[in-house]
Amino acid sequence: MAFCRSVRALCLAPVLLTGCARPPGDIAPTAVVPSDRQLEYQKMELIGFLHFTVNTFTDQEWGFGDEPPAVFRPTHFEPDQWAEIAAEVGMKELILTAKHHDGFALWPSEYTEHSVKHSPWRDGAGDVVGEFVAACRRHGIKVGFYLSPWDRNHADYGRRAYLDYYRNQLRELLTNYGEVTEVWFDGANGGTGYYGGANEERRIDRETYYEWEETWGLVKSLQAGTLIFSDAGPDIRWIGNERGFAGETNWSTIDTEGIVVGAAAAAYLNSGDPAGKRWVVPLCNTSIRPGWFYHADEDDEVKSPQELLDIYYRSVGRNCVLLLNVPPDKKGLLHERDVAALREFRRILDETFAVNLAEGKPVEADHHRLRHPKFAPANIVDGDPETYWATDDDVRAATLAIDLGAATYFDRILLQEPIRFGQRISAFTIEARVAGEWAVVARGTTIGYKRLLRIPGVTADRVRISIEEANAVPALSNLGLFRAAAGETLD
Ligand code: FUL
Repeated sequence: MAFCRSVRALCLAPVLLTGCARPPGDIAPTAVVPSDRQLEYQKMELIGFLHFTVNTFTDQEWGFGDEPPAVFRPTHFEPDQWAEIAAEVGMKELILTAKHHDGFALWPSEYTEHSVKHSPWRDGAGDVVGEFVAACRRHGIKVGFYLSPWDRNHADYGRRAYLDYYRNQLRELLTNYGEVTEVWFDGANGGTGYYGGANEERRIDRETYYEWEETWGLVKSLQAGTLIFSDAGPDIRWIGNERGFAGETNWSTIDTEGIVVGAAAAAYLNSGDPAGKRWVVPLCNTSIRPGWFYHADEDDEVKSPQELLDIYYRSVGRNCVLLLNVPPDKKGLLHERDVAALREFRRILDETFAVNLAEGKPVEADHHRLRHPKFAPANIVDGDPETYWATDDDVRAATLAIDLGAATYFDRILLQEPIRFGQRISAFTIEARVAGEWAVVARGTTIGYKRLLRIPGVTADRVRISIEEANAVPALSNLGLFRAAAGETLD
């Protein structure tokens, strides 16, 4: 940086003397930035959840824990169908409920008899987890596991011995199935259950019982790259509701100290904390159906493509990853209605975002770091997510103007910050020049990895983006202007 500052004059001269070989360094990162793994995770944008276990066959959401393994008997179990559809609709990872609250293990765990070992499926020789992982690998889908801490089957649940059991199961999942991208630690805890025949209520102290730090340490010791999800992170955090809606303001940073898994303050998680000391990727989870598990009587309640799009805008469009649950049915397949909704959702999404009307258009800015091409305003419309525009160090507000060349109709706006250097912007306004008159078309707070704005359509020949507040040098990597596909909304 010092070097380039000193040769700044040279670099400026007839813009880019080819002799100015060494480009300036990047903007300084903010105090908290994502890890490479978290960045990769955020870029996946859409991932899938598979709730599948004895509940699928008993028509329950929370099994009591006394379900006989014999009830688990999918007739056409085919995880290749799950992975194939996931790949087709753009899901980059699938998370399977290896064990839900009922305690039934979908793999032949050494540590329990309450598993597929005693199911008629594959004559007790099957391994749902193993077949799921193999299918994911064949289709280039990353693998994640949900392993419910609450176990309504296990005799020791609520006692110290259960923690060893739980960790042994985690060890199996993280040792025997290759690379695991994410482990999902759910917050539902304690209550009535079978508990080895005791049939009673067991309450645990959420703050102390699970000794989460140790369990998370075990995960990292088995696979250093695995990302851990819980209300409190440490790598991925819950967004605070199960509708899949992030706050319009959504910081990727929070303070995790004091957050009790299963008892987090939903509002805090929903919007994050600009002063948070930890980067914890916000994740929106929701189901394509009312329940998490398959129930035939919900076949008419599958979310429409338009509802899924609305969720997408409120999750991915608000700096989140979207984890969408699509539960396999009793056959062991994703239901045709869910698949049809997902396909149409993807088709519309692709059509909406196919053409960026701002791409390659001239951009001017009132601030341009070092006046160097590395930080040029035009970088926000060059179609390259890695390049970015930034201001000089002492600047916190700036305006960029895009010349569309001709009156152009758009109703969707996309903004992205280069979050590898941290999240910075906290207030912005977008204006459009319609028939010679400037009008505000959108206002927002945070941007982060991705911010999508739905606006009433405008036909404009110029667009202005004013960054009004930022906690460090403002920077943008991407601006997109789009026209929503017909059928995106039903109004
Ligand atoms: C909750 C669980 O109780 C639900 O059954 C479901 O697994 C959901 C994703 O998390 O806490």
